[in-house]
Amino acid sequence: MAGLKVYFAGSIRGGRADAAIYKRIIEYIQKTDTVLTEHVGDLSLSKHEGSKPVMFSGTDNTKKRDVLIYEQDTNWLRDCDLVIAECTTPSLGVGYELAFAEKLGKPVHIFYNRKRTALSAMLTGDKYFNIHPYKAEEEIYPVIDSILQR
Ligand code: 6IA
Repeated sequence: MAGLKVYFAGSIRGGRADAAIYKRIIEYIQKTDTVLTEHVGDLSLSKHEGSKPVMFSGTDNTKKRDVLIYEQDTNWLRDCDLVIAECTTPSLGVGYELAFAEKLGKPVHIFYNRKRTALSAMLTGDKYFNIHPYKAEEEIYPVIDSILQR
């Protein structure tokens, strides 16, 4: 574990169309810093896998599993130094995390592809957030360098 603790947020049940971008951003951050939420870039994780019932001791514990996910993620949000989110694919969970991070006073950086998405006014209208629209993925990485003060 080195450097800053980064909470990376990206869509899971909202859809995995941008999972490969999440993975590249996570790996780029990991060159110098720690990503608490590496699983968001796991290419084998489908939006359905995240909601499939799981069997613990013979009962469907989907809800219990989700409670554990919520507790783990909100603990990581409390523990992190900053939040970086990729918001091109809309996700209720990511929107929730962004508001939660704002309440905690964590710096929040939001990236989205402006050719593909009109970001919610609840994000673009909130002056707290640092919003970074991009047209091509390669524009993301120098901004991350500056966020991480490399
Ligand atoms: O509403 P969404 O599922 O799109 O929300 C995505 C966001 O919520 C991500 O930024 C994650 O931090 C968090 N999140 C949602 N689902 C999970 C999850 N699912 N595990 C950890 N964080 C999650 C379980 C996957 C597991 C089967 C490996």
